[in-house]
Amino acid sequence: MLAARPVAVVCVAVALICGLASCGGGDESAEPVRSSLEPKVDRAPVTASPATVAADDDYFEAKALKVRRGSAVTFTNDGRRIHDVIPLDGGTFRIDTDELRPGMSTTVQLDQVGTFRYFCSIHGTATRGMRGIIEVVR
Ligand SMILES: [Cu+2]
Repeated sequence: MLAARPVAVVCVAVALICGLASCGGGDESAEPVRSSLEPKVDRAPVTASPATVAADDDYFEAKALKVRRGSAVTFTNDGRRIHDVIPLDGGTFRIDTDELRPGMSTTVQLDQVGTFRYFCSIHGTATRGMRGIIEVVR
């Protein structure tokens, strides 16, 4: 029985860590926010290349975009503040503030099929505020 005890302790510790992670430690977890964006991209029509996402003060428009693989997407800063585009989960594109100052635009090519979430690190976080989602389909 002594040998089984450390295993039980590890299981309890893992369960506690998993439990804390799923409730977000008192803050809202990423799950409700993710689900609020994904239905929008599910219903979005496929936009022809080049597609445009405007970064305005302080939101992305279109917030949910669907494009075909190989499409170009141009991010434009239509606002008066600086913005950036930071991938949430290992996305294939990233635009820093120097590339997206007011009046500037930066184009990315999306060659990988998948769903890519991003946010502006100045006016949003991974779970709220200035965020967007791009689904790349075949
Ligand atoms: Cu911003």
